[in-house]
Amino acid sequence: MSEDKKTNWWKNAVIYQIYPKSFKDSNDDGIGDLNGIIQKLDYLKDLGIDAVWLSPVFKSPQDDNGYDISDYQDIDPIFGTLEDMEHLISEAKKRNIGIIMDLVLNHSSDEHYWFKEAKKSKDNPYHDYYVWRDGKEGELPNDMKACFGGSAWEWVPEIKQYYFHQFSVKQPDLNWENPKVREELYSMINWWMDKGVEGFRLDVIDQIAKEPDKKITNNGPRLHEFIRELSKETFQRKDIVTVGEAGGATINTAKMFSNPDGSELSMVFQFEHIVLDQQEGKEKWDIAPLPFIKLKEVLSRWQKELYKCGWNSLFWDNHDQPRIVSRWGDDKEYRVESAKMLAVLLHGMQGTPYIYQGEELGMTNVQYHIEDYRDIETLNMYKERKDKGYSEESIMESIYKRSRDNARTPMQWNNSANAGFTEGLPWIKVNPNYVKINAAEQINDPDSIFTCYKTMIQLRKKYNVFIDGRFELLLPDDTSFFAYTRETSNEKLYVICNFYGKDAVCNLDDNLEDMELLYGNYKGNKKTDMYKPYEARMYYVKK
Ligand code: TEU
Ligand code: CA
Repeated sequence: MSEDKKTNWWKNAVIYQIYPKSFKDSNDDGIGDLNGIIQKLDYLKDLGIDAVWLSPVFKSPQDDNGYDISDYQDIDPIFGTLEDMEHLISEAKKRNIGIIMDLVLNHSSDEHYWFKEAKKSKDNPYHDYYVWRDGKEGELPNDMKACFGGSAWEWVPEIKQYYFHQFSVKQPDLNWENPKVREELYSMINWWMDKGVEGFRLDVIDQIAKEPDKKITNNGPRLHEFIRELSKETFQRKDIVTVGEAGGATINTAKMFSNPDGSELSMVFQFEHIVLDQQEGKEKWDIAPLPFIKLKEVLSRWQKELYKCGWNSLFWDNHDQPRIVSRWGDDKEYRVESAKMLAVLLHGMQGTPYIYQGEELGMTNVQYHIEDYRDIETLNMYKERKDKGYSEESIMESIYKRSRDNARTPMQWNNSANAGFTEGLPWIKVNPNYVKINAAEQINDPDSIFTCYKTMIQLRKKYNVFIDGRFELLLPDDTSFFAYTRETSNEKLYVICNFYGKDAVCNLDDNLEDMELLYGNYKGNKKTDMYKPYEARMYYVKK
């Protein structure tokens, strides 16, 4: 980070997520890699981000694209070597960009040395690194299900036991009850910290303290005890950023996770807003319209409740989510306007914003034939629902809207073949709209989505109200506008977004006429109450 790095630098930071497989291929084998990322550091510098979160690049059989790690202290050859990683860290540092690695501590790959040993016999020293239950073949310990379909228990005939896996069969859960496991993980983390890594994203961290006999996955009784120990033994040695993925986080647990005393993590990813458009109690594939009033209520509750007693992460997209412009914007007629509106809406809030690769270009969802999908979750669901008798049409409709591959198509750099991502055969098809939607088109265009993101980052650095201002929701029941203020003792910011594709009148009591228009996604429209489709404005006043 910057030379005069001060504590909690991450409160002022904007973080960019890279999905390495799909970012930039440097050797034309069709797979993005570390050298490809190095080639694009200047692009990221130009955007203005402070740190890059890399989805996992550790050695892995790639059953779940690297979230199945077989060696935590080596780089997968598809991405490069350990030396390339060190090179990336130092090249990024030269540009004041920190590297954040993605730690998968809940489970390893079944091809990890620990697991290969563990399944040899019950008295192998590594056996207790994983979660085992006695049983008989065909008589499962209980009916728990894995996130990617099927039972959470897998039979190992050689030792007549089942092992527990919350994700795929190739992702056996690590046993955090075993202090040796914890020590191994801490020393591995310290090793990476000594290499100059500036932070970590912690995959499904709220699932590490599972208790399968009680069917507990998230938020197990020992969770915060484990996290405090982890933090003390590793992260607290340096001023790094940590963000835990916590699908089961509530406001109260988030206050613990992101306690300003630094005893746990910097912040968590919570998912309350991002699951609003699915049918209650059903799967992510069972889609429902977005309840807009509820979205405002949820986001503003997180803003208000964590004020001064925690810290929010701000995100619309990541490698598990469909593209936000296709999801809650309009990826056709108003793609540019709606992508900018969503950027303004998010970046005006309090917290650390995350930009997922391609979001800054307004990249969209895709619609492929089933053979062109690669994601294990998507492919398992396709089979499962086919067997259950769902129609092909309804399954594909869910995939178009929700598949994780929507986010994983190659980054669209320019309009040459394969979007400039590779000169080989890409591991997953490129979105055909790259001819129109690509970085080269946007970086020098003052009206592009890219420039809007760049401006948001600059504004956050210029005005302290973006970092410290207290959040207040305006017009909570209005069905067109998402509007709010941020306020400190000497500054006030208004963020007013027309969330839909029709003209609307904004009836605010406050008079904004004399305020400075910091940003607007339409030209020359500042003095009116009339908002065009997806129009977004930021007004600012010094008190
Ligand atoms: O995701 C956690 C998780 O809960 C996912 O199952 C999520 O609900 C799903 O992807 C939504 O479609 C993390 C990683 O982000 C994901 O990529 C991994 O597959 C998963 O953990 C297992 O490591
Ligand atoms: Ca490559």
